[in-house]
This record gives sequence, C-alpha cells and structure tokens, in this order.
Amino acid sequence: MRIHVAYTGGTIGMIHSPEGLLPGADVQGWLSNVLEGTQIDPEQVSFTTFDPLIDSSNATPAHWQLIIDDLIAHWEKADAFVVLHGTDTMSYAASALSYALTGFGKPVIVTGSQHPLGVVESDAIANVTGALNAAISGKATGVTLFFGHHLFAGNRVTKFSSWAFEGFTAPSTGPLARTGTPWHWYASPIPATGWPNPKPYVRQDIAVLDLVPGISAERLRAMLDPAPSAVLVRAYGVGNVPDEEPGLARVVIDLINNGTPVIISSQCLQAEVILGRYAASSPLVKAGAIGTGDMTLEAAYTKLVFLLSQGLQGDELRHWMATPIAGELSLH
Ligand code: ASN
Repeated sequence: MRIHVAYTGGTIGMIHSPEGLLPGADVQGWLSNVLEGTQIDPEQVSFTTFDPLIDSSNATPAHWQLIIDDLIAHWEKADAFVVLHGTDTMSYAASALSYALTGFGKPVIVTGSQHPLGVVESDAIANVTGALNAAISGKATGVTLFFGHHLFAGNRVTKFSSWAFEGFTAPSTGPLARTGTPWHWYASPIPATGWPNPKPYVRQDIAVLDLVPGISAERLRAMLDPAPSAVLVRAYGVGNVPDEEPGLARVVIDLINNGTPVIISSQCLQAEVILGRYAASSPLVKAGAIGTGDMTLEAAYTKLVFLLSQGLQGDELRHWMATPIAGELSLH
C-alpha cells in the first residue's frame, strides 16, 4: 500500500530552544526508522515537508488549502494519506479538510502529538503508527483524526485537554474505533451529500463570541461594530440567548435584519442546539438565526468559512448550514 504523508508542523517535530519549542526534528528520517521491518515498506511512503512548518496556532484557512492542494497533488501516487499537524487547531483542520475532500475517495488521517518525538515518553510513535494502521485498515473512510488510541470522524472531534495523551474527544458521536488486538470498530461516518468541485478556502471575517452572565447590549454591540461577514455566537445550552437583558437580543436581530448571518452554537461540549425550544430564543428564531444542531464549534466554524468561500449567502447559506455535507451534523 502506498501512503503519502504531509508534515505541516506541530509539536511532533519540534525541538527545545531557548525561546521554547520550535520545528527542527528530522521527522522523515524518524518515520523511516519507525517503519523499518513493519508491513509498511518505507519505499512506498512519499513525504512532503511544508515550508514553513508551523505551530498550528498560526494556521489560517490558507494553510488548510495548502494541505488540501498537497493531498490532491499526490492523489494518483498514493492509496491513503496521513497529515501530521499541530494539536492546537488540528480539529479545525480535520473539519476543514472533510468539507473540501468529499470527492477524494481515499482515506485521509490527521494526527500529531502532545510531546515531541524526541522525548522518551512521547505519544508521537503511538499516534503516527495508529494513523498509519487506520490508513492501511481498509475501514477508515473520508477524513478522520487519530489520537490517543482512538480514531474519530475528522469533523466530530474537539481538543479538550492541553496535556492528556487522550486529548481529543467526539462529544456527540464517540469514536469510530479504538486500538487494541484487534482494533474495535464502532460506527461508520454519517452519510452526507458531499460537495463537488469546491472553491478554495478563503479567510473570512467571522466573529466568534461567547456569552457570559452579565454581558450588556452595549458591549455586544461594540464587539460587532463594524459588522463582520457572519457571527457565530456561543450561547448557552440548547442555544439560549438572554431575553431579559435590555437590548441584547435586539443587537443580534438588528444584525440579521441588516444582512449578517448569525449562527447560534452552544458552550456545551456535547450540544444539540434547538433554537425555539425555550421562549428565550424565540425572537432570534423569528429573525432568522441559524442553529448548529450537534456540530462542534470547529465543525460549525470551518463549515461557515467553507460555505462563505463558495460564495453562499442568505437562504442558501442557511440551507447548507443545516444540511450534512461530510457527516458533521446529525439529522434528528
Ligand atoms: N502548539 C502545538 C501546535 O498546535 C501543540 C501541539 O502540537 N501539541 O502546533
């Protein structure tokens, strides 16, 4: 089996410096040594080292597009793909890849590590060999993320720990598989419509805002002036926004009336946003706010960037935010 590895940066390939961790390890050489004597022939593995290698806290939609372009450029020469990525924004990248690669037809597994490969207690070997095992399994489809002994759908996962080796979770769906002898496979990704011939990712002016008890209408209005291209509000529970705080809901309604899409998600890690369930959110429903259902923040944000990059607005944007493109959303 031919495998292409795209190494984009992240702690996995970092070394210590006086300023802190930065890229510098020989990841390609390390990988060849890891594979020596295994069922994967190192000669069958192609490798792209991104230039520059980044700490994934620096990732932008342009960076997601570079990864997508590299995978597409190697499509004919490989049967499966592994992306080595920093963990900080790995779940954003995996979601972003999932929307753009619905027609790819070959498995893509994203992974990285909490510790650099050069420290004795590193999780790098376990994660990279796990991702490679998923790649050759014949069971992984679409874009997935392997981390801490679990394989997840790439657009269902979130980083919930900055230090634990099992640092990712898929709060609404659980994992697709976990390691062991043999691996246990639980569920298949949710079927979805796909997106033929997507346009490239372009950075969008999206404001992502957390509500907190005590936020005033003046503060919210100030944070949204000038109006962004879209607003993603991290509200409470099933998508509740306070309706008794004078003028607060009005700020959101005015935005919508002036043509800015407003998407309501939840601060709950495991969320099912149901706008209108409580009377508190009914003014927003009437104004046309869009709920995120059970999407993670990462899946909802990257989907919004994806749809705006496709040039969608108004009712089309609303329709596609509520329609699974790559299994990112459950329809109940
Ligand atoms: N800051 C690192 C990154 O996201 C964290 C990691 O990879 N563990 O690139």
